[in-house]
Amino acid sequence: MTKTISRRDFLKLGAASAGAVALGQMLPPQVAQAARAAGLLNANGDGYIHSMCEMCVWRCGLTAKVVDGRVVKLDGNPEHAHSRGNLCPRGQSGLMNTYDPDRVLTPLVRVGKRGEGKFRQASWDEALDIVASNMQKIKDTYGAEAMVFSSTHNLSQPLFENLLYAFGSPNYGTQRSLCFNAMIVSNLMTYGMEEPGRIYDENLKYILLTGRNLLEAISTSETHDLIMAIDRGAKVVYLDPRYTKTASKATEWLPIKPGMDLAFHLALLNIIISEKLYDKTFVSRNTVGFDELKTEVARYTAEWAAPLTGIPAETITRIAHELADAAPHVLVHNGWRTSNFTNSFHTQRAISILNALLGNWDVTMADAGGEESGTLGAPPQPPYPRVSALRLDGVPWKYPVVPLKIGVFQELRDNIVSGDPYQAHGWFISRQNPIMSIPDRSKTIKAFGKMDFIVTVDIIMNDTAWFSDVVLPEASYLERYDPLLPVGDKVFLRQPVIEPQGEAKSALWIYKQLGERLGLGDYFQYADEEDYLRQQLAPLGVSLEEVKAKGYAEAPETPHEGEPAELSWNTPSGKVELFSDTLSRVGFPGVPVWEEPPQPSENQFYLLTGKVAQATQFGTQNNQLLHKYSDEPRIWMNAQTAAKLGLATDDWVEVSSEVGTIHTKLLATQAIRPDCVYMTPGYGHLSKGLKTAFGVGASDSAIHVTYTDPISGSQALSQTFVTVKKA
Ligand SMILES: Nc1nc2c(c(=O)[nH]1)N[C@H]1C(S)=C(S)[C@@H](COP(=O)(O)OP(=O)(O)OC[C@H]3O[C@@H](n4cnc5c(=O)[nH]c(N)nc54)[C@H](O)[C@@H]3O)O[C@H]1N2
Ligand SMILES: Nc1nc2c(c(=O)[nH]1)N[C@H]1C(S)=C(S)[C@@H](COP(=O)(O)OP(=O)(O)OC[C@H]3O[C@@H](n4cnc5c(=O)[nH]c(N)nc54)[C@H](O)[C@@H]3O)O[C@H]1N2
Ligand code: SF4
Ligand SMILES: [Mo]
Repeated sequence: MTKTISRRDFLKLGAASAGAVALGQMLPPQVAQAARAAGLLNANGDGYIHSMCEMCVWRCGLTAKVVDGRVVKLDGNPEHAHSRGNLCPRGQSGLMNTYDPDRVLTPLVRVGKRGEGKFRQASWDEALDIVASNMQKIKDTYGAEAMVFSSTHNLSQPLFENLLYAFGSPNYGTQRSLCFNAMIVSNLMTYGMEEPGRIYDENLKYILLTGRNLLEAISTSETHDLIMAIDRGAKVVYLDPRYTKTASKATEWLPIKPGMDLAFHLALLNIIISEKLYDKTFVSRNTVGFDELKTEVARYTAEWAAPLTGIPAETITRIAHELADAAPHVLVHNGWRTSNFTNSFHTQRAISILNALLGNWDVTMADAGGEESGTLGAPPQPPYPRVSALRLDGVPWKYPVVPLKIGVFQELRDNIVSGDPYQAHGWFISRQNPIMSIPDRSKTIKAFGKMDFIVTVDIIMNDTAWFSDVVLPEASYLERYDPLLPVGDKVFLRQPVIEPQGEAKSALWIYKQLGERLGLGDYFQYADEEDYLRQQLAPLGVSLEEVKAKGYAEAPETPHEGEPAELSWNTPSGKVELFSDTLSRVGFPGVPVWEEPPQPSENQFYLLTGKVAQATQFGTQNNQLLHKYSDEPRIWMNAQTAAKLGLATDDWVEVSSEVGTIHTKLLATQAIRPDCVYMTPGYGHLSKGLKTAFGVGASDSAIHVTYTDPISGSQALSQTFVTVKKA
């Protein structure tokens, strides 16, 4: 069982990763032939190779130390804007993602019943033939739309999308509606961009964080910026029903009542507008809809918000004044996983709008530019076939303002179960664990039960692979090439630090093979991974060899022809939209409005979820290093509440919602509101193929009820109410 981690242990984690060599030595040494050929390793197979982390979607630049053909240490690459020379604990433990003894190293074909975990090894030829013939059969029998594809953000996703769009299916499930749809759709409606960039502002004075636990839910550079700002004396106000590591470093922690963030931010808007504390020049020059906003928020006073939020009116008023005083050196942070309540879209709109009123554009917020660099080349390909079938996830017919590329994954799952508007028959999953990441796990398993065929691409036997018919083993991020990643004015390379173990292959290879078997080879016009990268690099005039040595290429952004006189945004009005005509025309309120979130009854608790620094989502719990340094997963309950219920730390409890029941141990703590309980996600795995993680903790996804925000399509993860009793 895991032990409780001390701060000292936690800091030692970086040093400890060298200890993983011993575990790694269980596997035969592998020498990176490509790296050696490029002169990056000496004849003994020793050296340093630059690449990129994939322990989470932040993708920091890394430098791998290789000794005798084995990776022994990972460090941050200072040239990379995300890592700046640092890797977080997960990044430093990344070599155990590669050397995990539970890696799937050959294609597997199911032989037992689904979920029984009986598989046989197969050759790539056989496995790819099985996958392609099942996909083709489904297409021929029911139409391409009967094949569902899903994947979470990763560098080979453009090739995955080539496969699905060329195949002709409209059904695409991404993690986004499970994560940050509310924030993205809000920013699209307000600024015409998914997420404005954040400028490093040395004069930043004030940061308001709404459930953005940056010191545990880590994005290295952003976490670093926050720490630097705190060090310089910036004030941090942090709203979270839970006392997290971020709360411990904030100037002020406000244990807001869950779901009431909307009331809090509406009251801030009310004060800033009614007391004329906003940036009048920015608002008059650059925004539309101020009058509609002013009329709507007139009723949301601090006195109105106080009983809803549990935060005194004087505090709300003071924070509004402090924000205005510190403007424009302020940041009202949108948060990242903003999927808490079905009113979260309005909370996000209120936050986006607050930033505009405080005039921080080009001071702490700016056009992010995006990761898609127009300067990179790409292999030629024909246009995709036209698709006329409705999407199963209700976009756009039920969710008119949710972009097609983003979708509403939990609704896709629900409509697979209902068979409405039509029945899906196949599911292709890559780099994703929907069995665990979508709420109401038994419903997801039911959706799997509706499938004639399921294939999963992963590196380990995750829970989704466990329920699949074919598992295709991808090479780990230290063993493969991926498409280039533009970050700022550079493009970074992921390259093999060691050769793939077993039969594992890159996604670039896997999708091309499948494309060719499905008669879609024209969408995969590259000979191999290096040829793909050379085609990407062609317009930059840089050789792949140069990029391999440095880890990146300079990709200067196209110079602007003089600075534009006026700011403009990619919204219908070209301005920041405080009132959105787009929303209004499809029947949604054009400005943020109060929507009362549901509340638990007297014997129920809000079930909170949230990240910890030692794990990423549902995919790293089997990492032996991270496992060793993780807290034992227990459900948090306020100590007074626990005492009232006769419960104590380490008691086994039964936790029930309307969709499920789990058993877990309790942690009685002051660090949570009395009306809430909290569980760390990613435990209670179903796959026995995860020998380290199986049997540890319980799954919150097994008891989460599925609620969806009707505007942004975000799931609402804090809207599940549970009862807790002694088991
Ligand atoms: N170590 C680590 N870092 C990660 C990740 C990881 O898995 N591990 N994942 C990455 C990803 S994909 C994401 S999206 C981000 C997520 O990063 P965050 O946006 O910080 O999201 P969470 O950690 O999921 O939840 C943050 C907090 O929201 C609180 N909360 C719950 N309900 C409410 C509410 O109604 N109001 C308020 N104010 N707070 C509430 C929870 O108590 C929790 O502490 O982290 C990224 N970074
Ligand atoms: N209860 C609860 N639910 C949540 C959340 C929560 O906090 N609590 N968070 C939500 C959020 S913010 C998000 S972003 C989603 C995430 O939801 P998912 O994307 O479904 O979850 P992950 O665990 O990130 O899935 C990553 C998968 O990729 C696999 N993998 C790792 N490396 C590789 C590789 O190199 N190649 C391949 N092919 N596979 C690889 C891992 O083994 C894992 O199975 O979950 C959401 N759901
Ligand atoms: S934040 Fe951590 S896990 Fe994520 S890419 Fe960076 S080092 Fe890797
Ligand atoms: Mo996320």
